[in-house]
Amino acid sequence: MHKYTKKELMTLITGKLRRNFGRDVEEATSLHMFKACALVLRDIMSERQMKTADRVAVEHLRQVHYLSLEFLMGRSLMKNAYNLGVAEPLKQAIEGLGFSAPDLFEAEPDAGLGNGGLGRLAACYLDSMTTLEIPATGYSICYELGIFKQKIVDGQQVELPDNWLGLGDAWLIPKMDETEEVRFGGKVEDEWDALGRHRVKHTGYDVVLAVPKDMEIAGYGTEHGNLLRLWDANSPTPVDMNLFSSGQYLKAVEQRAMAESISKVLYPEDNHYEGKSLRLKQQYFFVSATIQSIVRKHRAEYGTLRNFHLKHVIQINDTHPTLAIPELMRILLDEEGYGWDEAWYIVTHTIAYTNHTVLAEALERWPQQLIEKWLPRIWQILIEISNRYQRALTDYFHGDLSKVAPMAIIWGGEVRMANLCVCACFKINGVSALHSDILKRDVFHDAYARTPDKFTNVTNGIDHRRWLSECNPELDALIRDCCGKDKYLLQPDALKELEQYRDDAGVLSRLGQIKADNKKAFAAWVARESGVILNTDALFDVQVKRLHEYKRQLLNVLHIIYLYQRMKADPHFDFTPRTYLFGAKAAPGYAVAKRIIRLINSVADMVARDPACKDRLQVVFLENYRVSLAEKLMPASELSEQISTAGKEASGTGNMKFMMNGAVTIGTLDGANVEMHQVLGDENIFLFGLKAHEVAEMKQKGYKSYEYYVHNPELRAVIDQLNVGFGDGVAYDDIARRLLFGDGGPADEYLLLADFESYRDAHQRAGLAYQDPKRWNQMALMNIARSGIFAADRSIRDYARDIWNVPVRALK
Ligand code: 9GP
Repeated sequence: MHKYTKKELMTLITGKLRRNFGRDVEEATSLHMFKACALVLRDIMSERQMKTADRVAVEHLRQVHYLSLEFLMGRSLMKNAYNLGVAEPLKQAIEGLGFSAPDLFEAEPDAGLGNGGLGRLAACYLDSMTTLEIPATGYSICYELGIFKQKIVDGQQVELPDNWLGLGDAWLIPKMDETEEVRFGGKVEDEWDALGRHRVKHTGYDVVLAVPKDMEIAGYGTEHGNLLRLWDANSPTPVDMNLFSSGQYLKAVEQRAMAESISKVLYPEDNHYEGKSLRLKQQYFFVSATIQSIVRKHRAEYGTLRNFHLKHVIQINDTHPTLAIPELMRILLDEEGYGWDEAWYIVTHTIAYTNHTVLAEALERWPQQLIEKWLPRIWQILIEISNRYQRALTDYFHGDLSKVAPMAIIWGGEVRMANLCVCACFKINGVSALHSDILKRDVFHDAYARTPDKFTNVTNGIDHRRWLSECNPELDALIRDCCGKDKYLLQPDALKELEQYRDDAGVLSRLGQIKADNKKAFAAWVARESGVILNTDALFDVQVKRLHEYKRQLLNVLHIIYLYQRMKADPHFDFTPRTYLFGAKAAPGYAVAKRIIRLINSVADMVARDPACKDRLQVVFLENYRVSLAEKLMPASELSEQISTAGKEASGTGNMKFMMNGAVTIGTLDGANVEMHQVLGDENIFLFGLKAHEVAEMKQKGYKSYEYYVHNPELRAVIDQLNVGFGDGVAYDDIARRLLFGDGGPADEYLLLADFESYRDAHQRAGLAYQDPKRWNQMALMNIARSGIFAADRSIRDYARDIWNVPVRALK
């Protein structure tokens, strides 16, 4: 592998500045400089990716296609430089050209093409697939606006557009010649030619052009290169000149606007489905362009689609890309002339589905009229799939409608996407052991009984190179000293070797020092950004993730109010000083989530105003939580709040990032916390709360939150204070009512009150443990040492072996 030197990179960068921007270094702004660096790396990656593509073609390799409406990539400059092995020379080259490397890295906008866990997972998986030398392509939409920027104004969330493409497009290579046409609306009719052969005639449709903008993906320590293909929606007609000249100015522009609106904005809902027609169009747009593009290349290479399923596996990330199923059927039937059975065989041996949620409100059910109107041919195919499936189910369950009805694909005027996936995909996986069990036992119980072999588990994982080695260089240095240099970068299991140092006072104190330094560095950044001064002597207790009631940020707040009240009642109340850090975006339409953000800010202000809290209690809401903020925060975190109602969080991946950076978890036995507990043992995690089956039983029996309020005076005082407020003139009686009586729905749906006492006790244990630095550092060390199984490389090896049937890079 060629090792680029500082000098070579300086030459390449100045070349780019001159050729692409017409500037010499002296005239270049940091914007030019950033773009020039990006273009240099892009060239290197592009060369590698093309070599990989040639090898795939020559050796007829099986390929993975990862379809996801979200890829939360974050920043790329440092990441790509790191993977290409040029991080150091690039920094030196930038400095050598008179620019500050940290400032330049910091200037890059996050590519926020995702909401949270699901999108970040896809980004981590691209890295691992490439590092493990799997021929793979990611597909999504080239949203003009990524996840909104969050501002906090008067304690409340305000959303601002995130126009990332201004700088971010330096990473994208448009490939106009690979544009695909996607059809919407119109009419379909049956036709027979002179030989009596059946054809489907689709007329009167609108065309939207899908233009690929490819982002190069570099792997770590390999020449292998992959792509993330982002589809940009364009109108085929610049403006309709006929309409224009006949005076219909607005109509002429409208058509173009309709086409382009498809890739305008990422839907900002996480774990929540809304049946909007633009979202349906986004889904079909990206799926149709993707499948057409895969098929086109396959046909060019093999001349037939008969072997399609042998050469490709299509992984769909949640149900959002489910229309890939009828779209591949459509192409095989209408464009390739296959019969139904043969087409169905190919489809059902190609597509695999990952489920990421059991929340009812997140399950996609599209109104049949929408699909009928915008995708008439797809609708016909869906009816046929649904009818056939229903007949098969009726046979299998001997006409038992209580089983057939919940499994049906089209039912009550809706198309149920998860059922379609279960019917058509050759594998279905959950994302943690507990979640996969819930899928089998509960959500897809009868489907599992009928086709048990389809169901499997792949526990999520994170890119440990980004989330440990790159973002926490001091910890990386310690690991290199203790675990065989850089071995862990490709063999995350090597982190285990740290365990030998659990009683080594030198290593433990170095670990403690690293955390202390990282806390200071984070505090300095927060002070620069917002003027807030964090108390770095206190325990950094962190809950960062999307704001959702099931994630129970509110439980955390209730506990903080309890601590505050205790402190006020008893000035000698002995507890470990804490700095509580929150970061969370709420979906713009999720009113309760937005109220909880406001509540956090009200409590934060009250605590900040009260001199009694000085050096003891601090609450800070970090604005605009995002990947690049997380990269700074994870290394500084000490206690990781993973406190969802058991059974609701499919896996979580934030929990893994904290663990790898030596934060200890306070959490429920939910999602991947269960597996974390298995490897850590009771002594290295603070567990609390009801278990998933206890939650189900409690709900079954009829949960009455009010009883906890009545019987627990401390909890009662906390909830009563919600009614009164926190001294800023805002009362939170709506939240109190929601907890005690429900606000149109069940009271305290996520069982905060039931888990409160046990949560408080767990916090007490955590506080005590923190007072013993040796014990705490040992826990931190054990967390890092045993986090190797949560590396995305492990997850991708699992996918490759259990689902994709593709070889992976062998490690020496
Ligand atoms: O809520 C899950 C989260 O638990 C999981 O870690 C993540 C990646 O698998 O997916 C989230 N699900 C969604 O965002 C929507 O299904």
